[in-house]
Amino acid sequence: MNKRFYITTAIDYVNGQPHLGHAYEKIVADVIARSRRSLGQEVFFLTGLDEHGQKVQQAAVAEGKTPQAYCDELAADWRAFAKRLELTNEDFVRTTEPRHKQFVQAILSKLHEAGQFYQETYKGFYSTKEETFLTDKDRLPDGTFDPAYGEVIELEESNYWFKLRNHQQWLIDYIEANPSFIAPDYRRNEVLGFLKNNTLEDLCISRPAARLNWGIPLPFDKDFVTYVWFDALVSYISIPAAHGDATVLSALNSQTQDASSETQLWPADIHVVGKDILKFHAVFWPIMLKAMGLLLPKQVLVHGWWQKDGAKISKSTGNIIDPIAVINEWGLDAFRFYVLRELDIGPDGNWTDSGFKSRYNAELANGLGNLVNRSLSMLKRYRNSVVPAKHDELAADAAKAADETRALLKQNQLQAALQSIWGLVTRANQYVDQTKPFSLAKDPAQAQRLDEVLYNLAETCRVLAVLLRPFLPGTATRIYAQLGLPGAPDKLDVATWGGLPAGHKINEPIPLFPRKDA
Ligand code: ME8
Repeated sequence: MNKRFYITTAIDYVNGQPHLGHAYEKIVADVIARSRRSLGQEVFFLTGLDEHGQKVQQAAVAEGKTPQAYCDELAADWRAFAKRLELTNEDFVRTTEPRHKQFVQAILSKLHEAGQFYQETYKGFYSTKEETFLTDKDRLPDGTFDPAYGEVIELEESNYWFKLRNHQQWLIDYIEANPSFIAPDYRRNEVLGFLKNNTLEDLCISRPAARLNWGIPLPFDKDFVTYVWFDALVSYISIPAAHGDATVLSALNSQTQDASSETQLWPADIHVVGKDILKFHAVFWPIMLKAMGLLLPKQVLVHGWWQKDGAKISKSTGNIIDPIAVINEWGLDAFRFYVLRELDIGPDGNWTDSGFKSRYNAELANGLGNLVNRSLSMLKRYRNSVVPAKHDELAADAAKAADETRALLKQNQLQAALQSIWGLVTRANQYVDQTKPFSLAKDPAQAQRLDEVLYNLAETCRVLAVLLRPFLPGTATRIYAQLGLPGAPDKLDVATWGGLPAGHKINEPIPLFPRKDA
C-alpha cells in the first residue's frame, strides 16, 4: 500500500463550544484533503479534541461535572459540528480514548528508558491559565507578565523535564535546510529568529497529580500526569499507530500485528495550525520526534487569527461568531466560501457581517448563482433542456481556470484558486452579456449561434462544478444534479472541456444562492 497524504488540524480544547476560528481551521484542512483526493491521492485527514489539562478540568468543575462526563457531552457537540461543516475526516481523535492514552504511555516509557527525561525541582513563576512555567525573560518591559498569562503564581515543585537544549542548533539547521517545513515564509523566519536569539529551556512534561489529576499518568511515576501539550501533540502519531502505521510503531519497537492492514501515514504531510501554537509545532514537536527516532512532518502550515469587527473574538465581550447560526441562515457553502475567499492562509482576518453579505450577494448570488441559473434556464426554454453540439468558444478560458486551480491546489493556495475560478465565472457572465442569447432566440436565422452559446454556457457550469467541489461540495453536487449528471465531480480530471455530450437532457434549474437584501 502507498503512503497516504496525511493531514491534521490542531485538536481543540473542549472547554466550550466551537467558534469561527475553529471552523476556519477545519475547513482549510478539509479543502486541502478534498483537493488532494480530487488530484488522485489517497488521503487520511485527522481532526479531534484535546481533552486533558487544567483548562478542561476547570471548565468541568465550574459546571459541577466530572471531567470525563463533561468531555463526553461536549465531544458529541464537536463531532456534530464536524459533520455540519461536512468535514471529510477519516478519523476523529479524543485524547481520553484508550488507544491514544496507551500510546502516550508507551512512548513516554520508551523515552524515559532512553534517558531523555530527568527529574528536578523547579522554583519560579507559573501561569495557571496557560499551564506554563515563566521566567524573568517573559516579563514585559514594565516588569509585569502579559495579561494573556492570567494569574501568575510563584511555585516550587518537582517535575520531569525533557532535554530540549541540546537540539537547538540541529533544529536551526533543519529549518534552514528545509525551507517548506514552516509556511508561510514569515512564520519560518519568526521561528528562526526565536531560535537564534534565545536559549531553549528544557520542557516540563509532567504535572504533579496532587495539583492536577486530569491527565495521562506517567507510566514510570504515578505521582505525576503528563503535561497536556506532550499528550496532545502525540495524537498526530498515536492515531496512525492505531491504524497500524509501521513507521510510527517502529518507534515503540513493536511489530505491526497484521501487515495486510498496514496504513502508511507517517510522516504527516501537513499539520494545519493557528499562529498561537506555532512554537509547540515548530520547536517542541520536532525535537520530540527526533528523540523518538521519527521523521518530521513535511509541513507546518500556519494560519492567522480571525477577529470580528477589528476586535479579538472573546466570549466575555460577546464578540463571537456562531458558525452554526451563520450556516443555518445562509447555508454551509456560503460560510465556507466567505472564510476561504476572505482570508488567505497566513495573515489575520476580520469578519464583518456587511462583508459577508456583500460577498454573498456579489460573488455567490449575482456571480455563480446567476450564471448557472440563467444558463440552464435558457437551455430549458430555448432547447427543451437538450444539450446542443459541442462548441469550444470558452474552452480556453475553462482550461486556464482548471490548470491554474490544479497548480494552486498543489501549493495549498486556496484563496488564489477561488480567485482563478471566479475569473471563469466573470468571463462566462460577460459572455452572456456579449452574445445576448435572449436576442438570438428571437431570430430563427441565429439558431446555430444560439446552440453554440448555450453549449459553452452549460459546459462552463459543469467545469465550474468540478473546480468548486473541494471548496463548496454541496453546490458542486447541486450543479451536477441540475445538469442531469450522476453523482458528484470528485476528480479534477473531469474538468477537461467537452464532458457534456450533445443530446444530453438536463434537469430543472433551481437557484443556488437566492438573493438576500443586504
Ligand atoms: O490550542 N482564529 O486548542 P484551541 C483562528 N488544544 N484560529 C483560531 C482562533 C481564531 N480566533 N482561535 C483559536 C489548542 N484558533 C490546543 C491545540 S494541537 C496538538 C493542540 C485555532 O482550542 C488555534 O490557533 O485553543 C488552534 O490552531 C485551534 O484553533 C485550536 O485552538
